Amino acid sequence: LALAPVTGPASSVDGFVRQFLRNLNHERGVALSASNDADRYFAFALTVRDYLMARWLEDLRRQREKPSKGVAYLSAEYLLGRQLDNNLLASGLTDIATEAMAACGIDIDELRAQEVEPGLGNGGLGRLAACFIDSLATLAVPNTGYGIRYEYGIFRQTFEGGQQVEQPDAWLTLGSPWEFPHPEASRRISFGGHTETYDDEGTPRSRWVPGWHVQAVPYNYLVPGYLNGWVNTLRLWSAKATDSFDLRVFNSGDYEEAVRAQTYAENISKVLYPEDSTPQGKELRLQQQYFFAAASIGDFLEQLPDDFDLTTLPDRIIFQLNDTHPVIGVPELMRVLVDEKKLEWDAAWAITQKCFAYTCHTLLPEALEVWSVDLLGRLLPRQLEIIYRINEEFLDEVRERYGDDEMRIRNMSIISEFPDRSVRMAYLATVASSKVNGVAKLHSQLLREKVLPDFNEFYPGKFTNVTNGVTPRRFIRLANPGLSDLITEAIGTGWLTDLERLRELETYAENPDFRAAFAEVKAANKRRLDRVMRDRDGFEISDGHLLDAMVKRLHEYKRQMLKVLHIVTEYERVVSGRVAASDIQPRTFIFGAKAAPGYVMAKRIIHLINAVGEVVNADPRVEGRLKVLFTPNYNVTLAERVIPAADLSEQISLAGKEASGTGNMKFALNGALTIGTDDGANVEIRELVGDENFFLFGMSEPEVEALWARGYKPAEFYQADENLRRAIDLIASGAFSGGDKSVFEPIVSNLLYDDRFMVLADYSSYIAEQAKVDAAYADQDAWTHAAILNVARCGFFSSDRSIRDYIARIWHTPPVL
Ligand code: 26Q
Repeated sequence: LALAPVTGPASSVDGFVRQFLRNLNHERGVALSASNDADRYFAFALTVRDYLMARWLEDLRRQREKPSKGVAYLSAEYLLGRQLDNNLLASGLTDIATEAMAACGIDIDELRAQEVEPGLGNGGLGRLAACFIDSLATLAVPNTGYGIRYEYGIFRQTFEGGQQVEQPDAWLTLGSPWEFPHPEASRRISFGGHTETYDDEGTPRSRWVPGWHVQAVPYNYLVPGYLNGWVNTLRLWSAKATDSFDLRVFNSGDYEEAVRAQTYAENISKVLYPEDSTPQGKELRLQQQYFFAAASIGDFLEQLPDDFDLTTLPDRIIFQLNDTHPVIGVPELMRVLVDEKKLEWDAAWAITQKCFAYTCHTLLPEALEVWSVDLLGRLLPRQLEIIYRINEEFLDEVRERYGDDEMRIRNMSIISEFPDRSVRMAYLATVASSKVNGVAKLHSQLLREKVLPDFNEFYPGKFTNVTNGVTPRRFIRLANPGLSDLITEAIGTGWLTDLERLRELETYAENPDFRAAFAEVKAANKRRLDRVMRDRDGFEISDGHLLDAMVKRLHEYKRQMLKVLHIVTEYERVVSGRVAASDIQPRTFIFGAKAAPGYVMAKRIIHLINAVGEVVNADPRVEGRLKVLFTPNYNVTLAERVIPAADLSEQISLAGKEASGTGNMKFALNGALTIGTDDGANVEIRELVGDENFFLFGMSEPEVEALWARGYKPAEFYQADENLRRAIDLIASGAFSGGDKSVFEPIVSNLLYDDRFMVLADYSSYIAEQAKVDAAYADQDAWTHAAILNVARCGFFSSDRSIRDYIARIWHTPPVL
């Protein structure tokens, strides 16, 4: 057999058409004349995939033959968004494919609309993982993204009577053309049972005798770099019952029990947990974490040659921990090295400490994961023993350094004793990692100073910062083709992979023709959003309105409530006759936000936003002036339409609570101005774009601390500000709940008597800054000037730069092209 290299189909319109028809016939079993939209979408996607295959196989072969150090990105979430356009763009096929479909009489937009986005993540952390694997491929760094192929991703959100209702996200119903199942590469993952010691030819050793197993079946997805011929792999694991479950049918004769056991095993990858803070410590969640961490680590180790010297493992791989979700992989790697590969503990630990690095994505103490020793002991008894030993040796080192400082020992122990004995996963991650990073400058500083100060002192040089970024391919080029063309006309090509080059736009900000063209792109993006919204939700986006967007998960710390108070204030000022409607700047407020299903207060806030919208939108007194749209089921696909259309980006978290934010970057890069607090990456955005091009308000993080220390009494702020009083009173009066005062009473009393996120303290400053926004928007040309400078100065926020920082500060993995 000739070992001919695999080649893709001919790169021509004809070649594309031929391959498309072949796929339609052979993969779907239909003729063009008999095909439906789903058939055509599938055949089209398979054709794009065919072009990328040859590259993929070639790159995998290259990695096998001449291995270099790569990154295993371990993430429980990947919020990918639709794949079709991205893969067309990366392979340079967009024009050919468009012409080919036209030649077949097919509207390519109809095909695009068929794709169901894989929503395998909650929000920022999952979307960051998707941006990072895009940049890794574009920089030609060998990488496998490891995660879970949830059968159901983040729930589909609808509203009933203004309240959130969750529906299952059955994204796989019609299958996915982008995945390659590899059942032959399945791995057996074990749980439960007990541990024992035994005599291994004179050496005493421990081993794990598990109680039950599941199969982890890998599904591969292409991750193509942008026009560079490099293709990495995303490998997601799906849980399948092992044969032993089936055997029980015969052994026990209890058919129903056997099926129940099978269901139990396959539940592991059934559904994404929709919580993104205050994790509940549920057993199934721990099963998910161990399932994918163990499968991924085992998968990597198995690819090494039989005679591989494991002490050189750190020269081959870095396991990047996307938050603490895969941290159970640490004792798992130790177990494999010590129990299975029979390495000495110290040697294994030296390897492990070099092979892991940990990214923290939060500052909220309630969001730090802990697992009860009780649960760990039942589910993963050997890993728990290993955690205990890691902790003992670590605390010995602490004692050696500080003596018997029991307070310090208790504070630094990986095991906490109260309220229940449990494992602090962030501490385990920190002790086991070569580097620990936060996700924005401020966040990394607070991580060092407030969350892990003892560890920062104990491990000088371990802590670092890598500010987040977003992929310009998806969030500028694909989401905003109008702006992309304008940029390329001005500064030429090359900026998409070298985003700092956007700086060259600064001089164009002074050019009136360029400003006019830039403004027209924004207007066209608003018209496009208007079409999408009419279609999807029956909303209209009016011409001439300032489009004010707050899209992100619903959380009290993100303070959608502050936004509501602003809207109610504007409304109340008009209806009370204090301001003439004709004197206010017309604005459309657009919200998108999912609340965790069990997060009661977040759901109440969703209800309130919808209720305020219903009243405001129907009131003739503010007609043409104020509109409130809450678009249900906000997701990546919708983000790509909302963000390019927005004028104003709301980034209004309480200072010190938002680790970074990445939506803030997407908006600024698409020419929205930001109104925001001094929090997360907002700090760096403002530094870069300049104070005069950013609307800053609210307390700084030290001011927040100081107010807490003095004793925060929200009711005093209520008393002191007439606008605030009137806004809250209006909500309390039942004006937005058909006269029923009880509906939003819990929100009102929470604000007045608790207000953990200091909404009332920042209210006055927020309202004052919003007045400046209105004034600024009145001068359209000056606004456009500032918007262009936002684009020009935010090149830093490319995820390519983030990945370069990871390579330089943490991974030390050179590009291979
Ligand atoms: C943990 C245990 C059990 C169940 C769920 C979870 C869980 C799941 C998701 C905990 C947290 C998350 C997601 C967190 C997240 O998205 N954090 C965001 O990360 C972004 C990327 O770094 C930052 O920009 C945001 O500031 C941060 O909130």
